[in-house]
Amino acid sequence: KRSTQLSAAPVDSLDGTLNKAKIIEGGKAKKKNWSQSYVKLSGTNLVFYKNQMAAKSQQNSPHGRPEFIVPLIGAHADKHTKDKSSRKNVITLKTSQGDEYLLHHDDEPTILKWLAHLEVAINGLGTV
Ligand code: I3S
Repeated sequence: KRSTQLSAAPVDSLDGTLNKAKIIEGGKAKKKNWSQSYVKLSGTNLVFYKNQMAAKSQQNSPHGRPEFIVPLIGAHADKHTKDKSSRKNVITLKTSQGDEYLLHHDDEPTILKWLAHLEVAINGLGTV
């Protein structure tokens, strides 16, 4: 008999290189400063690393060496960023702590994939 168990990866897991800029911190506007990170969507967190090497799990640090972690509980992601950046293919991520990040990738399908996965992760967090 064939097994009915699905072996697909969780729909909200995703990783890759993105450009990021934190534009609001605790409700206060910040000078925009784009830089590249290796980013990993991991359960209820979006984890930023300097590069892919830093994301390798090690003894005593199963999540590698993150630069910083953005909790997704109560966050909002969307693609209305025309007033926030002249770049194409940018999405915005607002956290419940009043921080706001821009995420950018040269490739449109890639950034739309990030948006879709972030929305699934955010909405799957049981906002009851
Ligand atoms: O929102 P802004 O100020 O037009 O964002 C631009 C600046 O961050 C700029 O840096 P300087 O202020 O040091 O020139 C960056 O080089 C640009 O990339 C920023 O605009 P975009 O449209 O790329 O987000």
